[in-house]
Amino acid sequence: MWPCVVSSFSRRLVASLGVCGRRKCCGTAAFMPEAPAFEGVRSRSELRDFSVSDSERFWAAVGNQRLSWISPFHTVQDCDLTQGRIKWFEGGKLNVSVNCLDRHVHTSPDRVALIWERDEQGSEVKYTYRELLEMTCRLGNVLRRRGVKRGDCVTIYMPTCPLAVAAMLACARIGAAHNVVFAGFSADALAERIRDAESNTVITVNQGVRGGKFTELKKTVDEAVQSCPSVQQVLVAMRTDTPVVMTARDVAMEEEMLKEDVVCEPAVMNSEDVLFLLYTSGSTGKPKGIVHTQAGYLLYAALTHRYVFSYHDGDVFGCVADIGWITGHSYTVYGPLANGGTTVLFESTPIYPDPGRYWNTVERLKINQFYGAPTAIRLLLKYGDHWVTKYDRSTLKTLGSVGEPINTEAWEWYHRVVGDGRCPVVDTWWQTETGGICIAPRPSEPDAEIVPGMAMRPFFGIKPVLMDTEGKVLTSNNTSGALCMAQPWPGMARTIRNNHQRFIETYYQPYPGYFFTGDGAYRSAQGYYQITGRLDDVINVSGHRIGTAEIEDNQCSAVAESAVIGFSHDIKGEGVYAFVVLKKNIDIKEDDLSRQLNKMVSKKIAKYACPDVIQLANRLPKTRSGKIMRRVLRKVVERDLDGLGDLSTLDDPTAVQEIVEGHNKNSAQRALK
Ligand code: 6R9
Repeated sequence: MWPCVVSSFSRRLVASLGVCGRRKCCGTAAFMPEAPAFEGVRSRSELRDFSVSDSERFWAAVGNQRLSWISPFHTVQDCDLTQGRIKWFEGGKLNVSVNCLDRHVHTSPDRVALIWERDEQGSEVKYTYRELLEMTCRLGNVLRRRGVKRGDCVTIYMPTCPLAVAAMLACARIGAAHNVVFAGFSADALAERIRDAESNTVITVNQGVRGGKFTELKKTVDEAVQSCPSVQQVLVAMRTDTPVVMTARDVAMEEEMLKEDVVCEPAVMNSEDVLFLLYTSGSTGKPKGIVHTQAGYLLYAALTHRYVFSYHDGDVFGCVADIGWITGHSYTVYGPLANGGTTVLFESTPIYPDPGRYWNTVERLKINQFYGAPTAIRLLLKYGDHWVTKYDRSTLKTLGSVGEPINTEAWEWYHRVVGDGRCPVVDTWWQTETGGICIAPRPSEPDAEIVPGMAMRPFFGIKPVLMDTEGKVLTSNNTSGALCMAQPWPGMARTIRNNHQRFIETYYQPYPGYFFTGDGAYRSAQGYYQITGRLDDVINVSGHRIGTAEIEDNQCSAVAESAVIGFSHDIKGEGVYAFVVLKKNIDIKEDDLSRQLNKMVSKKIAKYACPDVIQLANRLPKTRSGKIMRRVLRKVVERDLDGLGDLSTLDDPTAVQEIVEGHNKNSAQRALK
């Protein structure tokens, strides 16, 4: 007992004095100031072990240290994975916007919070913490005055821009939840999300600008709200000078903001009040409104941002994800702002005005950490190295990848060309449901190896396990299985909006006592994790999840039935392959059918969900009970006819032969085009 107490005491003393005879101990204290209080922790790997074996003490210390509380929490966690019950930091009261803004305004009001990298290259605009706080407060006051209450949910349909960040934080300020919908979604998809969230207020802009093209976002909202009886008002900000028709329901947002005070009393929120909903695709047709709450989410976003990317005060963090996705929430907005960082809001595309856009931005804004998606890396590497090398990238310290597996070629190029071989590349695995990064090569010992294309190491407090098909935990290395998490962490999702039962069924029933991710993974001989892909019917197109059922739901009048699968695609990672059975006596040209289907899918969902390949079929392979055997379709498209597996349940075996022949014909035709 004694030596432990003494050493823990002396470590604390040492940490506070900042001097130490033992290099490792001092290193750990400098690495994480909370560490000296953890017994027996002398290295980063011991710190990781402690965070898992005594996760409650770990999160208590970090939670106390890194969030500003109005009143402290009394219970670190109350979680039961067998029930899907997750609660963190109960009793605690705080305001997320105060954590992201006010506390930094007190210490460094003129520090830059946001750099808005507008679509027009070279026209960036900077906002200090003071300015962002003022903007947030004015908007918070507008919302409050116009009747938005604590517990309401505001839908935000905006491009990545400072007012969108202010809108998210203004909701947090007054205790309303936000529901950001990616501004590439169609009116139908937006309407479905507004209805499910029961929003009374929508915030949008007149027009979006991306890649030099204008999109009529306000018009899309007009169309969407026609089928949303809950909506009472639409706040419209002006991204361009083009006026839009305003109805009695619409409010000129900037004009209203100018009338308001720059002070807005923050709502006192409980740790477990809802912070936001974010809709994501699952294997059935209806998107899931994933719910995240205040304290646990914010803490997890902040800690992962700090340690995975090795973010330090004064760094410029460049996450190029859209705020409509979870990556934009956690690593463009909440993580960096909670840490008092400077974060880039990237409004454009990787190839506008040319394929040097990212690296031009890195040079101009002096970005230190760059975080992007493999799909963009794969696209850019095809344009050649000169688009990268012509720009100064010497500020870069860490490169990150997210959204889908990064293949070795893309990884090597990112590392060698973009990072000049000197920046660690962190392949970060996580999900909308996990709130923040769960597996990534860093943090680790400073020079620990990084294996290309592998997420590798679990983050603090994360305990991954692999399961076999019978639901048994696989304990050995060099093995593959279903990726589950054996222990709760503060950033994990709390429920699915309006459907807690679906939450339990999707994540907690498949492997009782564990959180099931829906992904498969391989654990190497060294114990490193590599994600192998989804195990359910979710396709990952350019890092964006889309359920096969969502696409199949969109049938045009000529179609009797369809089956959609993902297939390996050079740039997008996965493409959408649709098998379509036409109704009897329908005569339609394939080009016309493809145009009709694309129109339908872009109207119902979004452009990115449109099929890349359409194959006509007379019938689909089905089981005797009528279930489409997608496994068979996948194998046909992968040209793995030996791997078709057990076909004994197939209703009519000749259907497979037809599909194979159709696929060969289709591929031959495409090769000729
Ligand atoms: C953050 C985000 C989650 C799904 C996830 C997995 C895939 C994400 C990955 C990855 C391999 C990585 N995914 N990161 N696969 N390596 N580094 O993308 O969230 O949109 O919810 O998607 O994306 O399949 O389950 P989300």
